[in-house]
Amino acid sequence: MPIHNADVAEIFNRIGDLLDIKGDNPFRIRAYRDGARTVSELSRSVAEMVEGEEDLKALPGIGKDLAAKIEEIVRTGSLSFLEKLEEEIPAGLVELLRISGLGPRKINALYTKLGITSLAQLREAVSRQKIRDLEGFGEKTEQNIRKELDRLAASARRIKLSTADEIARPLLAYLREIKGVRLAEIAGSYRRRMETVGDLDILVVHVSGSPVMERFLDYDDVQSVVSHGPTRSSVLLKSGVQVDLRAVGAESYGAALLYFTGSKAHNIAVRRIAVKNDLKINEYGVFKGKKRVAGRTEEGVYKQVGLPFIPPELREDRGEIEAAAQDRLPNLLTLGDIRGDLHAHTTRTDGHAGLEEMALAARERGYEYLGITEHSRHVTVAGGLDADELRAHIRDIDRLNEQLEGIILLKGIEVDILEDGSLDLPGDVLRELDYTVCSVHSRFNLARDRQTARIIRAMDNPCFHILGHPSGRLINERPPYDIDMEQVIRAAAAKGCFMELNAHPDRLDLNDIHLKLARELGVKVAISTDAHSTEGLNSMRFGIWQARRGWLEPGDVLNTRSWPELKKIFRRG
Ligand code: DGT
Ligand code: CA
Ligand code: CA
Ligand code: ZN
Repeated sequence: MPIHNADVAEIFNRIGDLLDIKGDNPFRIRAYRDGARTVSELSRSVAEMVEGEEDLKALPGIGKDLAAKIEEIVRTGSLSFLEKLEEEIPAGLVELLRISGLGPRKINALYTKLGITSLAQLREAVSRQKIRDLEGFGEKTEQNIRKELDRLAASARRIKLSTADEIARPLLAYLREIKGVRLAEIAGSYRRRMETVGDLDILVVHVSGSPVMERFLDYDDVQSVVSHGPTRSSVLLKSGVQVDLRAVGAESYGAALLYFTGSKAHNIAVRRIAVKNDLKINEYGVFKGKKRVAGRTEEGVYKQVGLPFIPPELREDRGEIEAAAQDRLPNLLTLGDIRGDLHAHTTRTDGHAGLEEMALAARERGYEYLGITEHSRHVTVAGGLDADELRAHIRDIDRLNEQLEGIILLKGIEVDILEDGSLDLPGDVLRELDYTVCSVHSRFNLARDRQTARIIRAMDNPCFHILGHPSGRLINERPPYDIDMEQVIRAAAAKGCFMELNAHPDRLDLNDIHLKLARELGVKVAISTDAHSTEGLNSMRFGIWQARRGWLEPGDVLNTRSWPELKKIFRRG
């Protein structure tokens, strides 16, 4: 069994949690968490580094101790230190750390005094009022734990970015309408355009006497008020989403926006630079001694620490601080750079609009081309096309193109990658097309090495262009199939193939980390909506957001190019 970076990261995070409950040294705990993050975001395999006898200590946050532990994990598949900890501490206790207000010491007391080792047992003890009598707890703590348990149950799932967007837009518009509100913006993971969002964090600047806090609590969609005060209120919406609203002074707005946009890791890295320059930085501003030297705008705050403005999508401490300091931040893609869409279905298979309707909808969006990519025969449920049907469809498209003005339909296919890595249609018909999108729609549960080999083998077919929805995941619903994505992207680089960023809000596939890797390896990306209706074409903006999180510039993307340019690129090799 090969060891993947994610395996190593999981072990380190688990050690961090267990040490936390033991009440171990916080610096030691931090070291494990940092190590986990370094390893999980690395674009190379630590197992290969160990095999190649490379020095792991060269990696940020990896010292002698962690390097030795990584080697043990890679060589033996397990870690004796973790096994020892797991013998000492029951597994379910780690879950209890999610209750805010329950620190490691209290968790330890719940375990030793009441034998509680899981959230379910904790709920049981709360309902029997057993917690209040424990030394150091009391009735108030018990009530707080009950509230926390309810909150956890309600927010067990993070919401998809598209859902967050549906909720956030009207709420933001509502707040901006309120009398006396001068500025309002949504910060947090939503502003960073993360693929899922935990809660919404809103900032407002208002003139004194503005009723913004009261009106916020009155918003139609509010289910219950969690807390309220003159400068900070929290509500739960009917959808179960929590929204925090904070009012800040105009002189602090930029500092607060930066702070509450996060990520936490980005904030910490910015603060580290500030400290080096003898500055203090917090959500109120940047201070030299007692004097505020910035805070009104984000640009001003960054400037004080010697950095240009960093787009929110990059703020994950994944190299953006270093890039900003050297003035080589990427010139991120925008929706206006997109000249067409390369993945769409029509009524010929499982779409809801005809060829002409889709073409006109694409033209309306300012596109120069729309790629029609019906399913191939293996997807019987979608009425996938066989070779003869595809030829007839090609002729239909040719005929329509003669009449259409201001838009070209490209002749593509979404052809299945079969279990053995062959494509679902013969080469002679595929060669009549402008390009292909090749996708996995079956046998999701193949073992990792076979799934990886299947896709890489498909790339050897000279008709292969774009790997469709490469991981197959559906956000919050279906995990990715087990493949070595790094190896797949490397294969695409070597063979002159392309990766899709499927912009459908349930997919967003590739993810941000793999997009960044594709860019670094020079593999161009098609950002495609996989539209099954004219409305579906609107998902492009989610793809743009995800692409920006992956550091993509216009040049990294296929469909920022005109069709004549694209045609040349599709001549592989
Ligand atoms: P979410 O809501 O889980 O999707 O993720 P965020 O990033 O929106 O996180 P949230 O809502 O807990 O906090 C909003 C931002 O506030 C976060 O991105 C960074 C900032 N923040 C929160 N707690 C801390 C902290 O302890 N230290 C620092 N430096 N920043 C924090
Ligand atoms: Ca948040
Ligand atoms: Ca929050
Ligand atoms: Zn598909």
